[in-house]
Amino acid sequence: MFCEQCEQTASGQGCHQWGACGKGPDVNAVQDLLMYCLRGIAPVALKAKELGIDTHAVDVFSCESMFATMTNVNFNRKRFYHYIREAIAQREKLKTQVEQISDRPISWSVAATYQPDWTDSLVAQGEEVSRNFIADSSQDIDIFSLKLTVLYGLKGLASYSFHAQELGQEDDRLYSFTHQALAALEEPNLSLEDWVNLAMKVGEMNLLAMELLDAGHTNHYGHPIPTVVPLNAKAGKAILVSGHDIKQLEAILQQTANTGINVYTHGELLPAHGYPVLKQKYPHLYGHYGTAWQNQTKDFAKFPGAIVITTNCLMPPHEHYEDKLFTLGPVGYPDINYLEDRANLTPDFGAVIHKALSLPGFAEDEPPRQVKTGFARNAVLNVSDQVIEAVKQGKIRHFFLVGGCDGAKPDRNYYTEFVDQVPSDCVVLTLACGKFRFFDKEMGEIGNIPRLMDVGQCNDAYSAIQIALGLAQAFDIGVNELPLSMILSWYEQKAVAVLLTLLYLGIKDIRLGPTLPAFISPNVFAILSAKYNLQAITTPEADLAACLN
Ligand code: FS2
Ligand code: SF4
Repeated sequence: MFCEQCEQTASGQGCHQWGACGKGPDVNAVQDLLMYCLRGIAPVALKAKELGIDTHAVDVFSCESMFATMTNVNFNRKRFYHYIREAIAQREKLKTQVEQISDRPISWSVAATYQPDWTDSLVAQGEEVSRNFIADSSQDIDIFSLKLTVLYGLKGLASYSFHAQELGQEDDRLYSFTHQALAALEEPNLSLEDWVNLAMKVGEMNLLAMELLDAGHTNHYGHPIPTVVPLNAKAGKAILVSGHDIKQLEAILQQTANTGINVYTHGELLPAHGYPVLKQKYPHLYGHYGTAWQNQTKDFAKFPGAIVITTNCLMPPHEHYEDKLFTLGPVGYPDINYLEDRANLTPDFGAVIHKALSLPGFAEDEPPRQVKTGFARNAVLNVSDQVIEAVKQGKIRHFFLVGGCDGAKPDRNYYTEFVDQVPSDCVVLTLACGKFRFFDKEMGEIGNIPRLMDVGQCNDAYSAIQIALGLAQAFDIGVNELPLSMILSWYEQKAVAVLLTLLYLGIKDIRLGPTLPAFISPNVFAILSAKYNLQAITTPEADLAACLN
């Protein structure tokens, strides 16, 4: 197998025997085969769009199934068999429609005519496709690097498009671009410059996807407001909801209303508490349990109720809690309960409720502990006059956006130590699961402005970008002239897409860690450094000093 799509890739060079995430070579192979099938759908979908044929089913399918190939989403080989069958069926159906309308014969690409041998091992066929992709791409290491950057960024983009679509927000530019970029991955003759431009285009389209997702969230649930969230459990039956999917969280809240069950968020769903509509409509959306994804085997084992994983990051579950674990949508694991969605309707969470009622729940109230979330773009920009005044008076010297993913590697302590060392006249904005290293740290306030503000999930990177752009506008300076430094931690492919968006926006001096992506070649990194001054993190002391200088 070959996979280097995430930060924990083996030895920083690629997983070859077994995934550090727990993904086996068989699953990796069928994921690669699925991606090849999606590269085969792409030209057919583009031709269909040109002819005015409805491609919506294929568009959404491509995003959902690509989402399933992201790190820590789906480990179930059989689920990928299903996706591959569906990909070929959808492609052939669309192709028939295209050929009926087209006034001339069409010569399809090899990928667009590929038929798996259903009588033979799909794993072996996936391995072959993967070997061919590497052989065709890797003569020029820098082009291979950029191809992988585009591929991984596309996966992140697909996940955002999928979430936005669930909330009724779609734009055909996203789907068309996704197919164009997938088709480009089969193109042998693109230059280095073409690939750099395509990577930036992924960033541009990802900005649009994140904007749509933001609109989906805020239209449905209102603009987040600063909200206190209990971290202590309270007595009673309980369901824990993990992942990022606020729509599915709401469905669980609807179906558990009046059951007496308390619903807790886990991981990246903490910011859901900031949405006023959810808090008002569902008083049993009680509190938050546990910390970042890599601690889930301990957190889930202790949780005395049912657990639903709506998206990444799922770790291979331990046997002592797997019977109370449920997955849905693109998420999956062999022999773990999967909640089928009923032809795009919300799943029936009856089995989850039944499981929660059969488990002991929390016996008693724990001593109070709390944290604050909900500092999204509206909440922050509404007090921008106070922020500007504090900066002008020298009360706020600098802003740090310390955001991104968490993970198990010890070098991620950099981010904890960095925040510990931020001087008292500076403000930290944070987002995504990396914040769990310091989210409950008491950092006080400068005037009325909290020194630590949680903007939201990694899915809310759009909100953080709008805060930066809004402050730049209020100060009447460019975003790169703001007293703001971005200290980012990456792990999976959404972070790749967000990084490409920041570069597309021309944001400079980003510090990235804990290690640089294995798929970025030294030359490609040099190109990005020269243009954007993208840098690897060093030490908290040195980076803080450089940012404040
Ligand atoms: Fe964290 Fe994991 Fe949010 Fe990433 S929960 S690393 O996939 O999406 O960030
Ligand atoms: Fe390795 Fe990451 Fe790929 Fe898993 S997703 S196989 S850890 S590179």
